[in-house]
Formats: sequence, C-alpha cells, structure tokens
Amino acid sequence: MANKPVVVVTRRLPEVIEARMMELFDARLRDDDTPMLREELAKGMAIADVLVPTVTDRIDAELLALAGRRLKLVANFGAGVDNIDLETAQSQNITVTNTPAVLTEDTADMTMAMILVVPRRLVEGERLVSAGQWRGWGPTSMLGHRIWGKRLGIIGMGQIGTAVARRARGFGLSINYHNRRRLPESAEQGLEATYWDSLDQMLAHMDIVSVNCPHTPATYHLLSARRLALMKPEAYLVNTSRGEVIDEGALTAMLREGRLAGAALDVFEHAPAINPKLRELDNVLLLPHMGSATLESRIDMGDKVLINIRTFVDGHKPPDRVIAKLI
Ligand code: 8YV
Repeated sequence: MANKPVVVVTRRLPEVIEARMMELFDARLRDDDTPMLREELAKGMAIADVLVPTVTDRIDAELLALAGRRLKLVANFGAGVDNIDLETAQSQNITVTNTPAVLTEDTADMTMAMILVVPRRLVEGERLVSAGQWRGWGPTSMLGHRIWGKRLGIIGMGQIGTAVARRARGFGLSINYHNRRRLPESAEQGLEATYWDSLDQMLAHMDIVSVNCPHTPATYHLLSARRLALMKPEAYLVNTSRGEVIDEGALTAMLREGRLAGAALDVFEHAPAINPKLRELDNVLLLPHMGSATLESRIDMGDKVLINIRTFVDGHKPPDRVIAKLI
C-alpha cells in the first residue's frame, strides 16, 4: 500500500500500543472507552483497511455486508473470535487474525484462583469480615471443602486448559480432560492426565469442572441442562471461557436448588447482563471478564495485533490467521 493503511480501533488500548499504532498506520483511535454503537462500527468499517475489534464488538454478516471494499483485515484484539462471523469474512476475502498464546498464563492463573475461591468460601469470609459481622474463630465456622486429592475435569485441553492442568497438579488435583482430540501420550503422561472420550461420563465423576474450550457453534450450550444435571451435587463449576458454553439459566436454577455446590464465573451468556438470581447466591463468585486482565497481557496482545497488521500490509500471511473450518 502506498499510503499508510487506515486502521480503525474500536476500544482504547494500552498507551504504548496506541502510540505505535499511530506511528505505523493511519490509526483511528477512540477518545472514550465505551463499546462502539453499531452505526459507529458500520461507519468505521466503511472507511477501514483494517479493523481492530474486541470481544465487545459483534462483527456479524449484516455489518460485514456494510463494510467498504477496502476492508481486507480484521485483526481481533483477543484470542476468542466468536464475536466475528468467520465464514462471511472469508467469503468476502477478509482475513481474520487473533492474539493467541500471550494470555494463556494469566487466564490459567485466574482459573486456578477461581478453583480455590468457591470451595474454600473466600467470598463469604471476606463479606463477613468487611460487614463487621465476624465474631471470632470457631471450630465449625466457615468450613469449606478440601481441594487436595479432588478430581478436576477440564473441558478443552488447548493452551489454557493445559496451563490450568499444570497449576492444578501443584494443588494435588488429579487431572481429567475432555477434548475434541486426545493429547499425545507424552503430553498426557507429563500431566498425569486421564482422557475422557465421553463428556457425559467425565462430568458425572468430577469434583470440579473447568470450562476452557472456545465458544463455537459446536460448543454453544455444551453444558446444557441435561449435562449439568449429570454433575455431582457436591461439585463446583468454573468458567473463564465464554458464557455461551453453559446454559446460564439452567445453571442458575441448579445452584438455587442446591443441585450443584457452587460456581465461579468470569463470563456470562449475555454479558454484561447477568442473571439477577445468580447475584443472590452465596456460593458463587461472579467476575467481570477479567481472566486475561493484566497490563502485561494487554500489551502483548497489542503487540500481536501490530505484528499481524504489519505482516499483512507488507504482503505476507500474518502469523495468527484464523481459518473458519479449523476452529
Ligand atoms: C480478552 C478473551 O480480554 O481473548 C479473549 O478471548 O476472552 C479476553 O480475555 C478479550 O477477548 C479481548 O477482546
């Protein structure tokens, strides 16, 4: 491209990333950090060579139809690409990239923290103290459940699932997993992980279940009411992936009825809306999609976006291309 490409960025990014964007490209940055309205997105896509959206922008077929002919790259700021209609983008010859790998360890840390918090009742304990209601130690007060020796079932053994498994072993959890593809034997041995071909079977035997698979048409409501009902009533559920993987209504009902011991959720089916009944429960931890929210991770994600755009603009295949049928 003779002129600098027009790069439309939908949200505020770390300062160093925005500065580099301005140096390298004709970057159109935001002044405020609210999600763009659909009309604003459509306007941006009409003038952009490259669009940099995030999880809060739904780049669907309707919007892609309004895109200008010059839009050739959607460089997502994020690993998950369920906010983008990949098939339609592909059919319009628009390349899509994402930011894998750089948020793996931070998301796994958060998952591990969430695995610990609910069984050990940290939220309830904190509320008791901060409300000034703690009357002192008691041998039977605030009893939670032991982590060590329990069975962890990981749904989706990709980079994040594997990073969770590595941490969980240090906490004495036995590692079980369900994945589309079984891991190579050496990887399984390294993690002492047990593969469950049947998700139903795995769910029925686990003490803690962690959702670490992407949201795709195939994983939408993977944890349906029927599957959730297979879990043991004393089991816990943790989700740092995408809310859509779990039927949130069914999960809420089960938690309310005591058919599941607790849940820790960083993502929600209709985020930022949350089923209000979930907020009434003591045995849940609800977080505002902060699994990868570290400054380091955001800068690394921004660097990946810059590299993807730069490589593409230079006429090469960007390193993090997303191919619809491989997801
Ligand atoms: C990101 C995430 O913060 O990268 C992902 O898939 O879920 C998050 O951790 C978000 O997607 C940024 O767009």
